[in-house]
Amino acid sequence: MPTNLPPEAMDKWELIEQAKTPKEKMEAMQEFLRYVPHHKGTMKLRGEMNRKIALIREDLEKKKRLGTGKSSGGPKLFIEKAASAQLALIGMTNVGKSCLMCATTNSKVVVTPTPFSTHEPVPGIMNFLDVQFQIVEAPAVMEGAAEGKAGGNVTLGLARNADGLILMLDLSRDPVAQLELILDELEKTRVLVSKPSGGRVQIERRPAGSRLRIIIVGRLIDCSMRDIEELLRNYKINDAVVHISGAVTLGDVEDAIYENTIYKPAVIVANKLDLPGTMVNLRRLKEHVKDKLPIVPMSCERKLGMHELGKAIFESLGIIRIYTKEPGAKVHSDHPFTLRKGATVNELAKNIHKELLVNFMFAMVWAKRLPFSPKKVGLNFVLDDGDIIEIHARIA
Ligand SMILES: Nc1nc2c(ncn2[C@@H]2O[C@H](COP(=O)(O)OP(=O)(O)OP(=O)(O)O)[C@@H](O)[C@H]2O)c(=O)[nH]1
Ligand SMILES: [Mg+2]
Repeated sequence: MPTNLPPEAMDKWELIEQAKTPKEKMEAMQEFLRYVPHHKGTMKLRGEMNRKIALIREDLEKKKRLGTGKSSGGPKLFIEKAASAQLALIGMTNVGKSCLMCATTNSKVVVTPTPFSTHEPVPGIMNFLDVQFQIVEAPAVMEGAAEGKAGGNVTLGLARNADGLILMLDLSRDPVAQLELILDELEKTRVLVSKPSGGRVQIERRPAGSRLRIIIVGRLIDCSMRDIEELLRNYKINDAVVHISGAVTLGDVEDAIYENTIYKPAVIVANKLDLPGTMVNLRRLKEHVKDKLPIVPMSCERKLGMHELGKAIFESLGIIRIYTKEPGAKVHSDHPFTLRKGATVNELAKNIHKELLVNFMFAMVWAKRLPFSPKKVGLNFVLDDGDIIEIHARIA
């Protein structure tokens, strides 16, 4: 059912999006709700907003009690992104998260049988081929994390902010139960790991200036592309990629705006394969997951499965490596640019420098899939993993 919000409410929505602190966000939500009329169509929205307000309020009060309301002290909710992608390492206590950090990244964390020993996010850099991933060990997740139990807000906040997730399970305990618990807590905060098959709308926010792109793999029931665009613009959502799959109504799109459901690529790490009896659990896990998510069997203690983990992360993120060179010079072979699959020369040029895009003339591409290399291409040329490219631009 549509919410039919008055324009004032839509204006207020923008303030929620722009809020920089949780307190600002909470106040903007309260202000927004003042303009939302009470009727059946807005029931779900009001419930959703009130739930979010309650969560923020609880968090702020807790910080006040602990005296950590200021930026100093208290666990950091967001770790500044570094490398090609940031992955949140999520798992129950003692599954071996710190051990994985030590085995695969440059970070020095304490590995111990004491439960809940990592209570603040810890970042580390993992090298795979010539790309780097930033892995952030999140404090252990437990039942009730979505309600804030055991620093759950920090862990789930990290998951929401990361580019991808590593869901870590201990094969010496029931891996299916661990996985379901993690997925449950994530879902309560509207973070999903794979796209469900029914009608779904996913709105990926993009930086200002990226514009709106609507990708439909399915069908619109009661609206056109134009209606969706208009709806998003009314909410001042001008820069986003909207993926629509299955049969979707305009109401579903509006729901997606409020619910803020996001989908994260994820890889499952099934750890402690060195322990006796774990093969049976691995088999059970595989039967349960089927091909919905990749599973990497590992023994972090014995450093087994590390390359496979890198490969699974790389593939799940859907990234490609693009090597650049200046005309007449050698390829920068150690430092490729990483872009999303399907990226064009345009995105690469923008990534390198805005000026390069403005002054772009043409590019030369060397690629195995081309019948002959180099090929002279324009901004719309779609790049692929391993391409070498030389951009020619006017001298500004
Ligand atoms: N046998 C075996 N033990 C492991 C493996 N990985 C980790 N462990 C052990 O599991 C225990 C917990 O490891 P940690 O890496 O500290 O676990 P964690 O998930 O970081 O735990 P918290 O941060 O405390 O929630 C330690 O005693 C490790 O030695 C593994 O691959 N095999
Ligand atoms: Mg730890």
